[in-house]
Amino acid sequence: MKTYEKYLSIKKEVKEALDNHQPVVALESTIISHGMPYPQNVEMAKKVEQIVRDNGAVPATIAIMDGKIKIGLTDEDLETLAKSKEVAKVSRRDLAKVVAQKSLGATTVASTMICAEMAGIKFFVTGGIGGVHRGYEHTLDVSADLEELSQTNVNVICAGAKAILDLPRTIEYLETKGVTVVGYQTEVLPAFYTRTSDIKLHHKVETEAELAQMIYTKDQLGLKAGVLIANPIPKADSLDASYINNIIDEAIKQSVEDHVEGKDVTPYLLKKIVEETKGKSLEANLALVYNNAKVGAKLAKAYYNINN
Ligand code: PSU
Ligand code: MN
Repeated sequence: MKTYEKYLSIKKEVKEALDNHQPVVALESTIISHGMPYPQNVEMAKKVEQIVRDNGAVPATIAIMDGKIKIGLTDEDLETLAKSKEVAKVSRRDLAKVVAQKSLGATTVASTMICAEMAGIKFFVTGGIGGVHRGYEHTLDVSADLEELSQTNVNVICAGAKAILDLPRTIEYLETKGVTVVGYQTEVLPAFYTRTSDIKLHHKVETEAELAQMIYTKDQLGLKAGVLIANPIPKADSLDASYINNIIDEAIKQSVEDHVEGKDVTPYLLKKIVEETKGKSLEANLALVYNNAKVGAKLAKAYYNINN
């Protein structure tokens, strides 16, 4: 038995699926607590689980509660995370403290990857990852998500990265760290609210089966890292690039004026953007998460078809 197992509390349904080599998809909880307003956040959390189910996998939302790393939450847990003002944003550096103190914590991309790997989950669906922040030359603000992708064996499905980040440098960083970034039916990095950017990717797949084969081979080769899958927001839900980029630029300016730093930067910008777009960015955010859930569940299924 691994020493961390006593800290894991795995929901029965998830445990059974894992034991039977059936597809499981992890979901993060910072997107609920710090990424969206209430009550849309809890509606999203429930709906995304349903979409994972509808596409043939078992969902496992991850959070820290009562000194345990919970793998798979109840609707009541989701409600608590969505409503509470006391929930900590937990990245790698915060994980041990929040577990030890038995406080309530929501996991970011980095810590969700860590916890998913402990539980034996290989696929993880989210909206957007953290990255190299604009102005990093002054702040050195680089999300721990990038480092995690380079060392933890969990494959992450996202809609690219937001233009709140420095996208070219985010991709450079991932390249340096040896992280495979794959465009799902796209040759360029999607920029979250929009389907494209001017950053060309080196790998593109058309199907989940092709992607599953690539990940299976990575595992067989013993390469330890997450593959980052970039799935563009559906056309019908995407926002006009110049419209949203102006709003993002303005939000970043405000964050500098307000001296926002560290872990507060991303939640601050997300909130500002929702306000300034009068909820349009939130609608887009919901749509892309649902779209990622579909691809993630199908990918997990395709992967286990190779194995079984
Ligand atoms: N991007 C989003 N929504 C989010 C986040 C990022 O569009 O909710 C969250 C994720 O949990 C991600 C974290 O892992 O923010 C990154 O925070 P930071 O930049 O402080 O590493
Ligand atoms: Mn940061």
